[in-house]
Amino acid sequence: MNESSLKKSLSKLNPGGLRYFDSVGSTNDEALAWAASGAKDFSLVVADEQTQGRGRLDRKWFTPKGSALAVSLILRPGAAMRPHLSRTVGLAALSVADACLKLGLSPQIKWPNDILVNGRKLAGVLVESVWSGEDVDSLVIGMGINVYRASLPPAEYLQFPAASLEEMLGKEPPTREEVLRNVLTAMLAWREKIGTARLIQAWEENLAYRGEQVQIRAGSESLITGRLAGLESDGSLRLMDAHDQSTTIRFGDVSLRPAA
Ligand code: BT5
Repeated sequence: MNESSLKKSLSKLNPGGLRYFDSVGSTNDEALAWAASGAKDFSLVVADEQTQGRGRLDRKWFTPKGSALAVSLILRPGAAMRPHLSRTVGLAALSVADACLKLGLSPQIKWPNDILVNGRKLAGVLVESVWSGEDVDSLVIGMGINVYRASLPPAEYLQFPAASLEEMLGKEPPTREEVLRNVLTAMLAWREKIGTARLIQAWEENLAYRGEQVQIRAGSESLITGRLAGLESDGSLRLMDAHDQSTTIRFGDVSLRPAA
């Protein structure tokens, strides 16, 4: 993967701009700075290696050289998207899931931001915003997708089992350029539907552990256990307790696990 192979592969999608790095701290940091200095809508930052890749709450995200897709997409939300910014993580997760589906895999979305294949984490999404006063000026959608086996972090870093496309497909995966093109093609289509019930419905249908007992944790503490019922229209998670009372879990520093 290099700048010219990416440009060629993505040319039909008309990205607003493209910055490619052989090695970078974090593509999200580069994209946040670029967005703040006027990057166009649908601009992309892509790196072959990240040395300071981040997950939520500054958890570490591994992107060893030559092994994975580390990409940050800048969106400048228009009037249709503005009322639905909380759905952005779902937009990204569905787009990554669609790209996996196209390869014949059966992806699931572990709310809020993980894409699982065979119950293992293949990709993660990190959405961050650039503010202008009280308004969101732009969104940065960071996506880390494990393509080759070498993308997997050492087991001691993992709180959840990980997977790569190469391993899940059992053969040489498509090029990273092709995977990215498929993710972005899906993203353009889902973006048109961001305000529709269809997006929430598709997100909900793809949820891992739907109908099962799950635990919501903050750090290592279990906050709440219940049956995963579905999503609210803003993308919050709906759980039902033992008395069929519903509770809404909003985004934040929470993670979801199957209940023991
Ligand atoms: C995420 O956070 O899953 C969001 C990851 C977003 C990464 C992209 S890469 C491009 C862009 N630039 C960045 O700097 N970030 C974005 P979270 O749910 O907090 O999960 C983080 C946890 O996933 C870590 O604590 C590890 O346990 C695990 N992990 C780290 N690297 C992994 C990998 N390559 N594959 C699977 N799991 C990993």
